[in-house]
Amino acid sequence: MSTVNLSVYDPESVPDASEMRFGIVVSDWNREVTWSLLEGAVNTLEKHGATDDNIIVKHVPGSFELTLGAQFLAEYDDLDAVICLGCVIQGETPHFTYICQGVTQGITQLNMEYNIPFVFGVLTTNTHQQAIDRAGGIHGNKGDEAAVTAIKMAALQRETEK
Ligand code: DLZ
Repeated sequence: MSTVNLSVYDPESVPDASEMRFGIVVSDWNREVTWSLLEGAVNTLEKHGATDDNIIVKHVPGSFELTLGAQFLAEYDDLDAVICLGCVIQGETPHFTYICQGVTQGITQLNMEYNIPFVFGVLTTNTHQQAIDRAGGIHGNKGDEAAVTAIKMAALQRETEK
């Protein structure tokens, strides 16, 4: 793949987030990657007006736990969106597939059950280098993308609320 930054976006297209409240649940498995995703997500939320007080961060052991961590956050506080950050790297066994299926289905289900967005900010890569490249490396930072999605979806939820 050529050196494309996948996280480039038009800042003008992002609504003001100063009145929004966000939860972030981050997996500590592959933390050298996921903590960079976290940094990107927080910086991007703040760039668009979110305040430190309105960004609640919680850690879980691995990506499989993101679903339940996100549900705890949604129950715990009045949030406009929850961002789920993780990194699953292909190993020698089918474990990768099961974790990816579990977290994908889990987050999808949360989106259906709650009236707020749960954003899928999970890297699923074949190699460690591919993950590094997408966590503040040559292909951008998936944490930034997740934050932009959270703001846009929270704004859409407010717009369409009766
Ligand atoms: C067990 C495991 C493995 C092998 N690989 C990863 C990974 O690449 N990324 C990740 O986020 N978590 C991994 N885990 C941990 C699982 O997500 C989970 O924490 C454990 O299976 C306990 O439920």
